[in-house]
Amino acid sequence: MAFVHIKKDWALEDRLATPENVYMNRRYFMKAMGLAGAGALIGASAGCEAAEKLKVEMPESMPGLYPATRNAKYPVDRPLTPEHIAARYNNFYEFTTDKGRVHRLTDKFVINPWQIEIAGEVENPGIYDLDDLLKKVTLEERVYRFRCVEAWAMTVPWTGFPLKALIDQVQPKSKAKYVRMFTFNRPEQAPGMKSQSWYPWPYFEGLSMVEATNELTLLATGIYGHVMPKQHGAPIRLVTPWKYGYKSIKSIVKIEFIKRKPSTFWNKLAPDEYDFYANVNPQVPHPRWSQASERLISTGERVPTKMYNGYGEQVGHLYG
Ligand SMILES: Nc1nc2c(c(=O)[nH]1)N[C@H]1C(S)=C(S)[C@@H](COP(=O)(O)O)O[C@H]1N2
Ligand SMILES: [Mo]
Repeated sequence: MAFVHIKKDWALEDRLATPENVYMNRRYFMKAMGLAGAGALIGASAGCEAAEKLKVEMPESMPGLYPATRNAKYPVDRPLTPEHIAARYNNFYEFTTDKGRVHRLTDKFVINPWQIEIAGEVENPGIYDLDDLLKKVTLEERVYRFRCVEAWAMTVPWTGFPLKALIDQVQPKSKAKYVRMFTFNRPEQAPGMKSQSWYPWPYFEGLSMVEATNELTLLATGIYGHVMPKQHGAPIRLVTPWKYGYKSIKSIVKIEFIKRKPSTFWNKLAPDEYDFYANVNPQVPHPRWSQASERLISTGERVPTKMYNGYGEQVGHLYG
């Protein structure tokens, strides 16, 4: 069993009395309560209770990375989704299409060590160790709205760094106009890849360079103040909060810089239903359902969908 690292000087009795991951979560929510105004208190204490119920095992991480400082530039007018709900409602088809069972099917999935291949039109191609990459960036926390194309939504504190920080290090050539990303291809570790062989595995996604270098575009290695559990896309996944969730590719093993707009996993399967850009837009229905409102997975409440999922200020200018 590999739990998150705990600093040695933390109160010993408390640490012994509580499973370490739950303890970490309580500290995290206490901190969130201390920082937040009275309006956020309800969300924070609900989160605290949620953390007590959360019994997922955490992967090991480099010591000292979590929790990272929250970036206050991106406030969200919704309470955080309790962690135990987000951690048990996942889309990760490599394991299963049953959202409630993803977290129970990831035990064979090996995430350490992890390497990312950088390829294509780039000055510094190569195979990079994730641990080395992480030494060159500063992790921060961002609370983002997250909207699946299926019309459910959550509000989640990711820990990560801007994709731009990695792009600046590897230096794409001017010919590079798009990035294409790939998930692992390991049917022996992911039962859904084996049982659903008709999908065009491995999962692949893409962004234009201006999207990839936008300030909102995050590579996330953690969530809720700790390292990323496997069901959320450990050890590193994309988060593009103004786009439908399928763009936010999980467990990335390769990033390629290319000249032309790439195909994507969902676009290849159903081009009429899953657009390359996939920007959240309440006025454009999915061919089979409306996108005008969304269901919060925390409460079941239906709320109006926001244009660009509420991130028009940061990305509206990209689309004219
Ligand atoms: N590799 C991979 N990445 C993926 C998916 C997937 O099935 N495989 N599902 C996508 C979809 S449709 C959504 S909504 C989000 C879900 O992220 P979460 O489970 O962390 O909430 O992951 C996205 N990234
Ligand atoms: Mo999704």
